[in-house]
Amino acid sequence: MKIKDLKVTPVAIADPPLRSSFGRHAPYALRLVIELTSEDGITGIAEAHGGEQALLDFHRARDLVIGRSVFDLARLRQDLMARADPVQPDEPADDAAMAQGGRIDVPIRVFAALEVAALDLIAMAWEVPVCELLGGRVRETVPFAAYLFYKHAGGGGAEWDEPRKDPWNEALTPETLVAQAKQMVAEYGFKSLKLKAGVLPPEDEIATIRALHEAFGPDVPLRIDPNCAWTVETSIRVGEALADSLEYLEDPTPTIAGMAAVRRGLLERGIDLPLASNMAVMSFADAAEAVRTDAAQVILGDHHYWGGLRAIIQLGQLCESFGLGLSMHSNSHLGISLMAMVHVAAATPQLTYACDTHYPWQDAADEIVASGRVPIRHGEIQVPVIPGLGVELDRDALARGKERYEKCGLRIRDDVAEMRQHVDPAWERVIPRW
Ligand code: GKR
Ligand code: MG
Repeated sequence: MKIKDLKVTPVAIADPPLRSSFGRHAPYALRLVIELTSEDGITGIAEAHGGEQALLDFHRARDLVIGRSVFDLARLRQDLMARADPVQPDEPADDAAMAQGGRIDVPIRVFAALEVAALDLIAMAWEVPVCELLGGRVRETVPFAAYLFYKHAGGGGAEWDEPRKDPWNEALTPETLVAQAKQMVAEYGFKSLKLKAGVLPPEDEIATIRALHEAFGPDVPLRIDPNCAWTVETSIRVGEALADSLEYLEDPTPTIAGMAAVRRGLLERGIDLPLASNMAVMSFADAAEAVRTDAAQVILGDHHYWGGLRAIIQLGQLCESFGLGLSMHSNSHLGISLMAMVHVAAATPQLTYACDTHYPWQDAADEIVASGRVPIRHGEIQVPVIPGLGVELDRDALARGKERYEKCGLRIRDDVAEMRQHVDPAWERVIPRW
């Protein structure tokens, strides 16, 4: 089955003013929709990080894709890697760099999306769900965690666009965060809660976790992720303060060495609280050092930048070999990425935690899959039994997403600019801040 066409469509999706240590989300998040079509007219789809540079990266891969067998994935990965620009040694490998089109893992990111689309295409041709191609399902439903954010009022989008409601309201205090959590749990049934932190001083964020613990009780696992906003000392202090209420502490401080120091500090105090990471540990290249120094006990995999769905299966095996837990990272996304996560989670026995997802923050008006918003019930998504990823494109919705991309003017994720425009003109991203 040869690939006849590669189509890449940039879309913008409304995004509320969520806060993190990166700054404030822009009114639109940018995504790419990838379509691979075979000579016999079958199309497979995938979703990737968006923006102008990412779009160019896919266009640049075009000649390596067209005419290739859809099964020739290992060689496609090699060919993309061989053509990559040399990596600059001082290039930051963190999420902000990635979100802004960081160059460091471009071939892996491009390959990841092409692989998802190729697997969807093959699965459509063979009339099996994608998870069957990945080795078969070990679960029928995939658990997700509520992703709680400090946020300003507003539902995202711009005045020229159709108005987006803000069912969540402003949430910048422990009380309003608990209200947000209750609302999200009532609507989606999530059974674990993740707090995006690194926004308010650590004492306020400790108070928020305590308030969540108080409100939901000891049976609801809690996680906190300040995206490297804390020093090693602060991370240890917060870990100590919250040891009894957290299932894990995610990326409290920058770098593998920093995480390892936090781990040692906590263990010296008799606290065996797992550290999780999607910032210090974000590729197979980081794994050896992370294991050697015990810097992370839980890896947050993400098929978009670990190298596709089969890479996440391999990551599961690696976690099993080294006794690590496995969870799943997310960025603002639509239903295609969500279903790719569901299929790979279904086929990964080592997944030990509910996956992250930003999905509740997106509006039905922006969804581009023909069946509409993917339902999350009891905090879980049903693994499809229909062919492929289980979702197809709504062409009109895709066209609207593209029009929004063209009109919104955003071409890169820049949470710092949003902070300066709306919150504090002198705001700097300081890592660690506290
Ligand atoms: O959406 O602001 C955000 C998150 O902070 C995102 O950028 C992170 O990649 O969800 C992420 C994480 O777990 O670090
Ligand atoms: Mg994280």
